[in-house]
Amino acid sequence: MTTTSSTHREGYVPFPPDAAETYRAAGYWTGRALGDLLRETARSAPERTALITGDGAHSYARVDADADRMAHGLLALGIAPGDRVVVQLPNVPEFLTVLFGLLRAGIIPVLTLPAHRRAEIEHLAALSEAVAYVIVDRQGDFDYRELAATVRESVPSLRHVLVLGEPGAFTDLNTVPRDGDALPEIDPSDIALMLVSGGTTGLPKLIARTHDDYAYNATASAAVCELTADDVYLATLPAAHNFPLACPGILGTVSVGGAIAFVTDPSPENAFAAIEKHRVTVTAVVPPLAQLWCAATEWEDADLASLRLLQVGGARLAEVNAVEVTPALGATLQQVFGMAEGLLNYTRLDDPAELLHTTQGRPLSPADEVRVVDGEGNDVAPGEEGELLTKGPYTIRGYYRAPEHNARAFTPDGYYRSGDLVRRLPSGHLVVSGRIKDVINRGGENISCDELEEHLLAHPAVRHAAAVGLPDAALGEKVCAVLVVDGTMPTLAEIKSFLTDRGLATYKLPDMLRQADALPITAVGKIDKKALRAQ
Ligand code: OOB
Repeated sequence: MTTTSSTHREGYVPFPPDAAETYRAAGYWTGRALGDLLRETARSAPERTALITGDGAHSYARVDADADRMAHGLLALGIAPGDRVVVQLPNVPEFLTVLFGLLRAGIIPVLTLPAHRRAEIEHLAALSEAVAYVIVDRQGDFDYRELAATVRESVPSLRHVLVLGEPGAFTDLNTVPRDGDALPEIDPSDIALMLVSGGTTGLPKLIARTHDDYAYNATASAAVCELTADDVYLATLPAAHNFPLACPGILGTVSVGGAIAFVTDPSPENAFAAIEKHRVTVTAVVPPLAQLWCAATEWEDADLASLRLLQVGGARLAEVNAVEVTPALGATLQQVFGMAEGLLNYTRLDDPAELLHTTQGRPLSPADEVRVVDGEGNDVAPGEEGELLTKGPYTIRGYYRAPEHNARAFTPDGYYRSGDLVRRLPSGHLVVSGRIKDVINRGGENISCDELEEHLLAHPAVRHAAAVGLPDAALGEKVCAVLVVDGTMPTLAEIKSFLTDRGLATYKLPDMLRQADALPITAVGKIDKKALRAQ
C-alpha cells in the first residue's frame, strides 16, 4: 500500500561500494535492520523486562507489539517509508515505542533534543523536508505545542503534529497505533535515522546513519561494555543523543535483552533515586554531571551499589575529576570520546587506572582508521599532537544535504576532519588535548582552553571553569576565565600565582576573571562557549 519516498536519498553521501563490501565481508555489517534488534530479543526472551515505566515493567513481547502497532499507525496516517519525521521527546518511556515504530515502518526519525527551540527545529525540519513532528504537550513551563504551531507555519512540508499528552489543536499520539499485517521490507544499507551534529559553530547539521552502521555501533559498543541481559541501563542524558542512544545506550541494551529506565531530571536527588529503585547498572553522563554526582554522594544517601559502570564523555573529563568517580560512586569509570558523525573511543573495563584517568579511550572497532595530522594534513610523529581524522564502518562520509560544508569537513579520500586535537599513545589510546575551534590565540600564542581549564579546576575554590577568548585591540584575543566557585572568589592575582606555581607558561595566564553562578550549557549538557562569549 505504501510507497517509498524517493527523495530521502537526495543529498545523502553513501559509503563507497568497495568500503561497504569490505565491512560486510568482515562481518561488521550484518544486514540487520535496527528494528530487528528489538524483534530478536522479543523472540528469544519475550517475558524479560525491556522497559521500566512509572506504572511498572513492560516485557520485550509487549514493547515489540507496541512498536509494530505504532509502525502501522504511522503508515496509516499516510507517512511513507523514507519520509522524515522530526522527533522531539524528553526521556519518557514512549521514546522507545516511537523510535522503534518509525524504524520498523522505514520512516526516518530526525532526532532532535528537548532543549532545541524554534531556530533549530525550523532549520532541521526544513532541511529534512519533514512531514511530521512528534512532541510532548509540555515539559516544565515550556509548551511544545506552541513551538509546533510556529514551526508548522514556516515549514510547508509538515503535515502532522503528533502529541504525547494533551494534543490541543493537533493529533493525539495515543490514537495513532493500530493493528496491521506486513510492514515494509527494510534495506539495511538505507538511512535508518538522523542525528543532529554536536558542532557549536553555525547551524546544526544532519547526520544520516544507516541500519547496518548504527546496528554495528550499538552492538559493538555493548560488547566493549560487557553488557548482558542482566544490565539495567538508565537513560540520563537526552535519549536522542548518540551517547545514550547507541553507545551502547538504549539500542545496545535492547540488543542484549537488558532493561531500560528513563529519567527526565538528571539531578543527583532524582537520578540516584532511580538508580536505587531500579537497580541500575550502567549509565552515561557528561563531565559536569559526573562531577556533580560525585560531590552529591556527600549529602545524598541513596544506595548506588548496583551501579557497575559510569560512562563519562561528550567533553574532556579532567584527571582531578576522573579519579573521584570510583571512590565516590563505586562504579568503574569509562571515558568515552565519541561524535555523532561516528568514531567512538572507549577506555576498556580492564584498562589500568592510569589510562582510565588520563585518556579518552581507544577506537571501538579494529576497522576504525585514525590519522593524527598537522596543519598541512601530514601525519605527526607518534605521540605528537594533531588533528584527528577518521573513517570506518560507522563513520559518515558526508553530512546530509551539505555539499559545501562536506568539501571542508571531509578529506577527498573520505576521512572526517573531527576538529579535535589529540595525542595517540603507543597503546592506541587517545588523549584529547583541545579542539581546533576551542583555542584562544593570544598575541600569536595558541592556548588550549581544555588545558587551561584543567589547571583552573585544580584550584580548591574552583568548582567549574571555562576559558574563552575575548577580542582585544592589542593581542587579538585575551583570555577570560569564567569561574563557578565554592566560597570566596579568588582574585586575578591569586589565580595567576596559583597557575604559575603549577608551572603554566605566563602567556596562558588569564587576563581577566569573571564569576558565574553556573556555566551556560548546550542542549546535551556541555559548556556552551558561544553563549559564554556572548555574555
Ligand atoms: C558526543 O558527540 P557529539 O557529536 O555531541 O560531540 C562530539 C564532539 C567531539 O568531536 C569532541 O569535540 C567532543 O564532542 N567530545 C569530547 C569527548 N567526547 C566528545 N572531547 C573530549 N573528551 C571526550 N570524552 O559528544 C558523544 C557521542 C558519543 C559518545 C560520547 C560522546
